Amino acid sequence: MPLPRVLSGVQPTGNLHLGNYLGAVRNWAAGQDQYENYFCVVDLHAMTVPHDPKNLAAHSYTVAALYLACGIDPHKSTIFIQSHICAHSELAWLLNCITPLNWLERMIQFKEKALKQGEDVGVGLLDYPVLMAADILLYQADQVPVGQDQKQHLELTRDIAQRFNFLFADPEQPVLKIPEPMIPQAGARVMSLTDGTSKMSKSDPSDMSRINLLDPPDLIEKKIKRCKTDPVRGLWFDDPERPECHNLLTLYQVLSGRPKAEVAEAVREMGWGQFKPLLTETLVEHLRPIQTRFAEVMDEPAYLESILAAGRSRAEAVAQTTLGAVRAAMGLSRPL
Ligand code: AQP
Repeated sequence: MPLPRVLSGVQPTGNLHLGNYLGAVRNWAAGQDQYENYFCVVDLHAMTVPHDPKNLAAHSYTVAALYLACGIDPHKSTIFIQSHICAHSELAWLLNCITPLNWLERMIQFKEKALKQGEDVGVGLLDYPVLMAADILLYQADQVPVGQDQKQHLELTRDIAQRFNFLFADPEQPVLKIPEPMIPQAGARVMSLTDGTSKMSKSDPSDMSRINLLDPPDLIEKKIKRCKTDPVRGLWFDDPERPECHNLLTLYQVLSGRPKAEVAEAVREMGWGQFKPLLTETLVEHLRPIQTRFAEVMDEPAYLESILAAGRSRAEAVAQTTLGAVRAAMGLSRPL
């Protein structure tokens, strides 16, 4: 029996943060033996918001190196850069032609990010979910491991695939596989350190709102010391009146690997002055091996390039097979 296939990616819009790690990359690494894995750096997505061409390529390499540092094993997983495979853009165009505009206008991420861009908002931002659908459907992925924020885009991917199959495929022989979301139970939505009601995000203008995977220990200590808390004595999970408390306890629980009930009991009587150093130490110790491995990978550019080249060639073969089937189903002529 072939293993179920997974596909996921992160945008190189900056350094990865704890949300990207706990919502996505850590779970990719943990599931590598159970799946056939494709993990890409989605650089074309990073262009849907204003970007600096001087550092896009470097950021893509940084994110690929972070995948390796977080435990993605190139012998078990195919790692590649999205824009190196033209089939992503081509399939996105073909899917654009069957995606109703109002499906895209409903997307929460578009509405939120468009507000920030005002009149300059580009078509690419509206079209982001179609490109994401192309990424996933090209690889005929069974499962897509993502954080909670991407659930709506995944539902759209499923709708687009179903519409495509309905319009162009024999019901007995669908061309595109309908993927399932794979959202972790804890860490699916890591919240900002400065506001427990909004998600931790690379595009938040304040660096104090997030822990980046490459933050040095003294910066982590400073961010946790200054992060938003409340004046209540005692700490507990799941209180909607205390979103920051729930978020910080969840971070500690997930990173320490201790069961939730055990953590709840241990922190019940604690104040922030006692809990924050504990969280800081857990974060620093968890990130230390990732940072060490990252430095080693970045010291050997030829190694990273060889992994990306091998990944590209494996991914390209799968992508071209799907693209060929889609082109044929839509009635395009065969390239001569
Ligand atoms: N706060 C979060 N909690 C849990 N998971 C998260 N993810 C992102 N933020 C959180 C997951 O990380 C993966 C990659 O995300 P992305 O880089 O493609 O873009 P994003 O979802 O828009 O993440 P950011 O960091 O907030 O980037 P910007 O600010 O550039 O848009 C996805 O699986 C996502 O679910």
